Amino acid sequence: HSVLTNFGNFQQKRILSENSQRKIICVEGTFSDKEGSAIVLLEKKPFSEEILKNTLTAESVVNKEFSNDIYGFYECFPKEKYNGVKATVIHPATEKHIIKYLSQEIHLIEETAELYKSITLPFLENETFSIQWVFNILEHKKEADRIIFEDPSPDIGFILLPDLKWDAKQVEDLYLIAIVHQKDIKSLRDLNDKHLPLLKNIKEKGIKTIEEKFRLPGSQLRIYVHYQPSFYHLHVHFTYLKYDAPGIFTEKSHLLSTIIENIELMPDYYQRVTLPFVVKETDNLFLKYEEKGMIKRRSV
Ligand code: M7G
Repeated sequence: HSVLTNFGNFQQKRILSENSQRKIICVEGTFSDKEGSAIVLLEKKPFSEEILKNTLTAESVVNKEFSNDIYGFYECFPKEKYNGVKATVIHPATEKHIIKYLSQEIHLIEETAELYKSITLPFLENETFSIQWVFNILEHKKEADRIIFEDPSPDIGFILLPDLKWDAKQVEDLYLIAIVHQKDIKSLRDLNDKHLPLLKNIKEKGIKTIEEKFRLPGSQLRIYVHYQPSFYHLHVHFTYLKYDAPGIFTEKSHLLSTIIENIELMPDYYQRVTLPFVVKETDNLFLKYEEKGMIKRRSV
């Protein structure tokens, strides 16, 4: 990935999705000087103390839209530095990345242990996102300066760092991920009693670190795992409880404390239980379940 300084070479092809509530838009396109498709995600940033302080000043330009009685409506342009839009660029983007960001119909699959073995697992073995970025973090080759805490133990160790969705500027949208050093845990499905020390270690040290660094008590954190994840190397999400972080749906998120409890009650709970997960219609995994007659599209 080469570093950009502007978007002069970007040619927009289509809008993949937008969400006015999250103030986000996702565009597919190409760079005229580079091969392959690109995805650009633009997102308005939340207000921080710093932005607020620098918006309500003489340097902001304020244009009147209209006023009525005691009510005034304006458009306000804070100084350039406080007016940034967060931009995430994925290049070159694979077809699977484009599908991930494309707005489309979704379905809920009730994945039994049997279906996991016969359909999901063989699919995962051939077709998932590269997790090179995860290894780069674990080997300190990328984002090393962003690491907030590391427990280097090969069995129970992990790295805690800001998720790419968080600029680490304000706790209002705090989003960290803990990436485990163990390399053979694909997802929640693989977890059993052997992993209890690891899971408890992540919970305990993750909370302690966040309390120290960001002054947020453990009771204000949402600590969870996604199923299915996008990246099949175990990682745990830490978000601020008050923040409606993307991906906190009941059909996708499993609280770490519940996972620990379930495994304590039954060591092979996640190898036996039926796990629901959401799949997009254009995902090849959807096609696999459709072929077996497990799901149907909406009739038109
Ligand atoms: P997931 O549950 O596998 O998938 O979480 P999701 O994207 O469907 O939630 C992976 C998490 O890793 C997400 O929260 C991503 O925002 C985050 N993430 C992805 N990448 C490629 C990076 C990266 O390069 N660096 C960091 N710090 N976080 C990333």
